[in-house]
Amino acid sequence: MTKTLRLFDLAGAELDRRFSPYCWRIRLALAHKNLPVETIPWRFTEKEEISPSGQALVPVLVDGDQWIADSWTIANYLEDKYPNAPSLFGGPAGRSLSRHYSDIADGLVRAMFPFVVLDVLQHVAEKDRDYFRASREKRANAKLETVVSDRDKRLPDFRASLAALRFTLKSQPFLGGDQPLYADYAVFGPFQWARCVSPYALLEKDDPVRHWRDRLLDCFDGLGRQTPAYDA
Ligand SMILES: N[C@@H](CCC(=O)N[C@@H](CS)C(=O)NCC(=O)O)C(=O)O
Repeated sequence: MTKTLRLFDLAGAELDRRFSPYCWRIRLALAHKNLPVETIPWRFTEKEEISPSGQALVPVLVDGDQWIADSWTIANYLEDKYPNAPSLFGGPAGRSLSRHYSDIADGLVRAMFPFVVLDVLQHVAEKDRDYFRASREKRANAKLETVVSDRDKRLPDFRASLAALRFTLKSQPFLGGDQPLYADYAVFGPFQWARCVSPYALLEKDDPVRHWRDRLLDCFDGLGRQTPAYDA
């Protein structure tokens, strides 16, 4: 019998609002590999609880006595440790390509940040609010209210930046082809993050990217829908 893995998973004020773009990659990767997981709701300021991982960010996966941090490192760990479960990458070349998609997904987090960061603040746990505001205002070098203030003006450029993704997803259901792979889960993460915290419509209703996101929400018995979210 497979032992249950544990995953420290970022939670908002409501324990079931799981909104980390990086944790969602791993939630879906674990489901892809049919690995049962116990998710542990974690707040930004609970650094002590993940200190055995040697760093301060989630996701953190605990597999027996091993603590593994960083989504890309965890994805590789799962692929190598559980080789008989369905592959996340579709082979060695797929692993290298997935690395690129993981980096693209990180770029999407940065691109969406100035649209949703104030909405994130509305959803973080009370005890995290001061930390979240201070750390993100330092990162942005501006008040969060200022960061988002011109988002309507920037929206067309953001949508245009998704052209390559949109074009691909017009002709195939997933980045992985007929079935999703890690590349899908990585790129899905930022869209799920936005969906979990923000009523702001980053995607138009008829955008192929939105249809792809919704297909991923349906995967694994609707795993991605098991969190409060907006229909944005
Ligand atoms: N490169 C890391 C990034 C992880 C990351 O930034 N996680 C955020 C949550 S979305 C976090 O733990 N932030 C804690 C903090 O800001 O103190 C990965 O891919 O796992």
